[in-house]
Amino acid sequence: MVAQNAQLVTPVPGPSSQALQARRTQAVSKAVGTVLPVYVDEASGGILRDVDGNQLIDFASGIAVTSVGNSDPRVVARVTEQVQRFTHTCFMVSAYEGYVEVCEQLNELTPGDHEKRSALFNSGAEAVENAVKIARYATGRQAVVAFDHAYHGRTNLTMALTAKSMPYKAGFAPFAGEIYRVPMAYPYRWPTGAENCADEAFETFVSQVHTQVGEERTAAVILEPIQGEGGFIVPAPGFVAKVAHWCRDNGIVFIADEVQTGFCRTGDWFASEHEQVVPDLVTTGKAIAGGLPLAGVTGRAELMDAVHAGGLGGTYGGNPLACAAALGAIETMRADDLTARAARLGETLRNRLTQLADKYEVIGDVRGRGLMQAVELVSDRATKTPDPAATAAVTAACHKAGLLTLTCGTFGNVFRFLPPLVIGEDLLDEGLSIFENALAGVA
Ligand code: PLZ
Repeated sequence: MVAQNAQLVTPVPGPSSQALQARRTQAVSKAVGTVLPVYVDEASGGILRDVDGNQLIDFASGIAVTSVGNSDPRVVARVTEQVQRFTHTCFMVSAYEGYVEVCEQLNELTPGDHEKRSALFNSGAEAVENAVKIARYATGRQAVVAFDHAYHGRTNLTMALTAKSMPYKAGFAPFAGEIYRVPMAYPYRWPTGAENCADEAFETFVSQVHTQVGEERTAAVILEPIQGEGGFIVPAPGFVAKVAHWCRDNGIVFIADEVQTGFCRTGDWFASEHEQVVPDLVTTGKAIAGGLPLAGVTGRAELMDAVHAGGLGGTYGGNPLACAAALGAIETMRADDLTARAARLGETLRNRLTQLADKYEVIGDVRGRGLMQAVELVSDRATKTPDPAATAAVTAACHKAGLLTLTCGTFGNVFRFLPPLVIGEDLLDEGLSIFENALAGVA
């Protein structure tokens, strides 16, 4: 366990990290980026210790993965026990209990009390691809509708679903066909004002699907209940529920991509719950397994069971170590009531960000739920002109001061907060002070 205090003993990155970075450039493809090239030695709770002995505050959680903290003791115990018994059989070759138990947990925890089934995969993108395969198979339809600012992955089909060109899509065409894009109910940037956003965005959605796609050709609508990479955009209240109901009325599968929002992050087990939305299919990943690669699709039994036997699968999907990790992570989420903790710490975070917005003009918007919050930085509040340069400068200052943070957003101007849900309140506070100093330096 790494002590839960921040401390810098060298500049960031320090000499040992720099030496590894030099080795890396000779060995690792340049195409794989790294936000902050410190090399991690050990991590737990809200602290990452690097190879130079610096202890950084973690406001990233490996992009919303280590919600239960890094190397959570229950995850470690379950994985250690499992790795000594067996490491792999391939669930399609011979089965094991862990896979079944994770699916039982997913069926119980995801929204709705209807009969459900689940299937397990390796990554969020793979889960999304499989959700689309299931929806197409079950409906016999082909078209899939996705939203502006959406992020669903980097594989061919999920690149097509993802909205942003650079860095995700540029140079990688051709993309999968039968994907259609519609506007997102983005309150801060809705042309006629946030108060009109939900209704107008819903009308536009219905009209565009009707005129440009055709309801009877549409297999699925896929939506992140809070958009992640696209800018932590919380859809205008009521919008997600309206879309979900409309899908139900039109025989269209409503897929909630909860890869980033799922597993307690937003103060609920799943972000869909906030508006009592019950998706037909839910994709999960990231936080599900405390850092081991695992993802899932969970949904209505009649959809999930529609596909012919052997139609879905993969060598590693639901690997026994990843399943053991998931059972440990879920146990911690239940035992430590991490939904309540995310909601409570989220309020602290939100209050602090709102105060900062009163003080610093550069903050155009504060938004999010639970411990998934962000500020959108603008160079002019009246025109809402995105300020990616200020966002990069604040980020660099945070990194230098030992706070690991991430940005996001279609315009690169959103500063996001994704600490582990188990982070200590003192660390959260300390991190926010670093952020404020960075902001003050730039503003
Ligand atoms: N759906 C909603 O947020 C992954 C991507 C980081 P994988 N988000 C982080 C990057 O730059 O690659 C994500 C997501 C939502 C799907 C995915 C894809 O999940 O596990 O990265 O495949």
